Amino acid sequence: RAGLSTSCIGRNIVHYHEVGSTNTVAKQLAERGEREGTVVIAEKQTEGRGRLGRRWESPYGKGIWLSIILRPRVATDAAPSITLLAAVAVAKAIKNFCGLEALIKWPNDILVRGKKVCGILTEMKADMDVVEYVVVGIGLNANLEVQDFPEEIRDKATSLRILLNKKISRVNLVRKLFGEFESLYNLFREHGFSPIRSMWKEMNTTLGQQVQVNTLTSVYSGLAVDITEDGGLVVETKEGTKVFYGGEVSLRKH
Ligand code: BT5
Repeated sequence: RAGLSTSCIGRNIVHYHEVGSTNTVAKQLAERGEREGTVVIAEKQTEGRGRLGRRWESPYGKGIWLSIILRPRVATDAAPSITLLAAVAVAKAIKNFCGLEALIKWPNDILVRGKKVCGILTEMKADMDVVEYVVVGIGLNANLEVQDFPEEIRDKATSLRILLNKKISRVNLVRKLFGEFESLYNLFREHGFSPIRSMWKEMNTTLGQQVQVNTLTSVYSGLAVDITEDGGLVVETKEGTKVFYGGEVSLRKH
């Protein structure tokens, strides 16, 4: 905690050596009334989760595996934009920390030189149409080495250590991340998503590209043209303009 400059995010930290998933623990704490800004952080996750039940590799001491509890007073429609806010915070933290240019692939991937260095998993509980709490899970590959990744993801995943060719200070990076996150979150509370949307547009690799979007029910192809005021991805498809709030995006090579 020493040297933390934030007043909300990370003021209270719950640290584990090993845990199933920090998101699961954070949701349990949120259910019991834990206050906004509390962060659950683990050295290792045995059941780190991605979207749709996918696995998130979280080896001991090598990454930043954490979940932030938020209680924004917003309607449920605003929740997807919190994932994009987190992505901007991570990209800015990486840039400020070590100068690497991080780009965001909608909705939840942070890429450096085309490889995934961070993933975000946002989970929410709502009462009627109002958000009760949001848990933002961030998995940031700090000091993983190539052999820490299972073979099948080695060509699409990376870490800051691999990129910089040296071990990095996770504590300093976490401090930067909390700082960026808190400023963006304050901006979001005061002005909504729109100022963050502009930043997001500056750091994304999705707009202007031919994409394929897999939703649970169908597959669409088209040109990604914009992001809506609530964080949806606008795609011009053959069947007309569609807005997506979730789904898997692959950038089509052309
Ligand atoms: C994500 O899912 O990218 C969200 C990952 C969120 C992880 C954090 S860690 C703290 C918190 N607690 C949790 O339990 N989760 C959150 P998705 O877009 O579904 O991507 C998952 C896919 O990324 C996997 O199927 C692999 O292909 C790949 N992958 C797995 N582990 C990875 C890693 N460490 N680095 C890069 N790619 C990885």
